[in-house]
Amino acid sequence: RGQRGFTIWFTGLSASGKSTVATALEQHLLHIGLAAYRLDGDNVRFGLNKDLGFSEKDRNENIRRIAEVAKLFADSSTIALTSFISPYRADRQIARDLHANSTQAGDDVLPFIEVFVDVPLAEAEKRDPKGLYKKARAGEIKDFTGISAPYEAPESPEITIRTDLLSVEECVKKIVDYLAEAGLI
Ligand code: GGZ
Repeated sequence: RGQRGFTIWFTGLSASGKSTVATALEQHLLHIGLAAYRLDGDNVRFGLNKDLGFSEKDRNENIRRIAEVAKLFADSSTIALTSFISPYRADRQIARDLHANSTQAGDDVLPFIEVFVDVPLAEAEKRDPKGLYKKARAGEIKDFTGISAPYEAPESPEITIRTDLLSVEECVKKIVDYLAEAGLI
C-alpha cells in the first residue's frame, strides 16, 4: 500500500512558531521520500483568500477554505501541513469533521492531526518578529489575536508543542514520533 494522505493542522498565536516548525517538518517528510505540502499565509492569503481580512467572519471563511484545500491534498495521498492561527475552536472542529466525513480508496477517514503550538502570549509578544504586537498594543492594528481578538486554545489536540521550551528539531521529532506511533508514516 502506498503513502497515506492526511492533514497536520497547526494552530497557535502569531509568532508562536507554527510556520517554523511546519517548514522543518515538511523538509523532514520530503527528505524521507514522502509527498508533503505546506499551506500558509504566504501561499493562501495572497491568492485563494486575498478577499479575506481578519474579522471573525473572514477568519471563519479563511479556515473553511483552507480545510477544504487541505482535504483535497490529503485525498491525493499527500501530507498537507497547514499553519494558520485558526483561533476559533468551532472552525477547527469543522476542519476536523470535513476530514472525518470524507472517503478515500481503502479508508473511511482522512486522518487529521491537530498540533497546538503553545507559547505564552508574553513570549510571542516578546518575539514580535514583525512588530505586529507592538502595533496592536498601540491600536494601529485592530482585531489582533491575543490582544484585541480571541484565541481559543485546543482542549484535546493530538499533539502540543512548547516552542519556548523545545528546539525546532525537538518539536519536529515529537510530531514525527507521534506519526510513526500512529502508523501514518
Ligand atoms: C492576527 C494578523 C492580523 C490580525 C495581520 N490578527 O505573524 P504573522 O502575521 O506572519 O501571522 C499572522 C497572520 C495570521 O493569518 P492567519 O490566516 O493565520 O489568521 S487566521 O487563522 O486567524 O485567519 C500575522 C498577520 O497574519 N496578521 N493582521 N489582526 N494576525
